Amino acid sequence: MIPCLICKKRIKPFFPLGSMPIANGFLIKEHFKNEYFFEMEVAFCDHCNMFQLVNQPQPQQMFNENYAFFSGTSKLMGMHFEKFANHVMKDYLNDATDHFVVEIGSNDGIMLKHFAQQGIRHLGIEPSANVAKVAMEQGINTVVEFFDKSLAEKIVREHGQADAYLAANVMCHIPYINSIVEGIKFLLKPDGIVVFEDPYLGDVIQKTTYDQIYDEHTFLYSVHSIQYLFKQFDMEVIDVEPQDTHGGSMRYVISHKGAKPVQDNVYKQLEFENELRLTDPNTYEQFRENCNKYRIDLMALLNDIKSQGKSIAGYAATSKSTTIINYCGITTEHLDSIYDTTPIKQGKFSPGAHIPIKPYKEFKDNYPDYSLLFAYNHEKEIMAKEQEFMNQGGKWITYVPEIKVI
Ligand code: JHZ
Ligand code: SAH
Ligand code: ZN
Repeated sequence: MIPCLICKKRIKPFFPLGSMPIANGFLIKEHFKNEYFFEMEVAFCDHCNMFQLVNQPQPQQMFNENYAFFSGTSKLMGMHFEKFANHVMKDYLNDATDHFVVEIGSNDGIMLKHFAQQGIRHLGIEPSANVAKVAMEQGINTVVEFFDKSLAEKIVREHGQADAYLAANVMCHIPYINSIVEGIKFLLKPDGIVVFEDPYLGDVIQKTTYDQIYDEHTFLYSVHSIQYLFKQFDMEVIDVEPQDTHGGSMRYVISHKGAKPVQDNVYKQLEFENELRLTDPNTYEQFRENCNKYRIDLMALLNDIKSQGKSIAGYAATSKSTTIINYCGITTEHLDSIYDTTPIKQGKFSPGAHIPIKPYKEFKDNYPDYSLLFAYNHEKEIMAKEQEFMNQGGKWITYVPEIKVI
């Protein structure tokens, strides 16, 4: 039994996924023998409803100058963040005053650049120096630091309070999230707004996307758990909006308590979560069983294809693939290589199973019989780009929401 990261109640891990490497720890051969592993397990707290990892590497082991995820690799995500920025500007920053916007986990500036282009005062907080550099080179104000309460105080001293605090796919990455929310409370103007989005627990449960569980994802949030988290600091969820990015995400809009009206969407989503039984510990026991079945079925399919002497390659070396590969037991016997667009991953090996990562441009010179799509969230973008693979008789294997050969 260990204390819940949010409410400190004793919680019990219910799902051990085994020994896991750093999800974005793509490595060279010389580093195989010193590769870092940790026992990955998750727990659900039936008091505050938070789904969480019970054990995790230190933030600096994951987010540093060699961080391998560059947000700008997906064109569709680029469009998504342009819309996100426009929505904030239009609906929350529409008066004439001098606004100040803070984004944490701003990465290569994929969202903040739209504020910069409009001449809006902004600050990105991004601890991974290599991705931050891409933003800074475009003139986006960025500090290479981890956001926390003391940084929030420093920002207020130097820039004043913020009109908007934004975050995408990072709030669920921070184990000391209570102190982050304390920092937000301090940073935000009395009528300021918090808008952030993260992979949604409801989608994970409905689609059995257990690959959203990996070292970086300390939490998988729901409206119930976010409501509890912010309520502790006298803040409230005033709106929520489901997103279809990253296999199903949720956008949360939050203000100081009583500052703005609470929209019906919040109550509707809470009701939906009750219907899904997201607050019932039994749901998670069932989830674990479903994951186990997915693993057995996926491995049966891959083994069957290999027994016919056919080749399989992975497509897109996502963070999520580290969980699929290491939890299911996929090895170089199954996948010859994984094709990917990210230069920093190419020429290296996948975490744990050490499958070679190759430039996606080489895919067409080496079409395999089957390609296992690790980036199902980018399915449309990838299928459009790789039409020729199918024209030549290639088949895709996907596993969300079910295991399928296309
Ligand atoms: P993608 C990361 O997850 C990590 P990942 C992080 N923890 C998170 O929460 C989300 O992002 C936001 C490749 N690719 O976006 C490039 C192609 O090869 O699903 C990248 O290596 N061809 C912060 O890693 C990988 O996919 C393509 O056409 O699971 C990105 O995977 C496209 C579009 C992508 O994120
Ligand atoms: N917002 C982008 C990037 C998500 S990747 C997108 O949605 O595509 C998550 C980013 O959060 C990484 O670049 C990582 O370095 C950063 N990060 C992790 N912990 C952080 C913290 N405490 N404060 C600010 N950024 C953090
Ligand atoms: Zn709790």
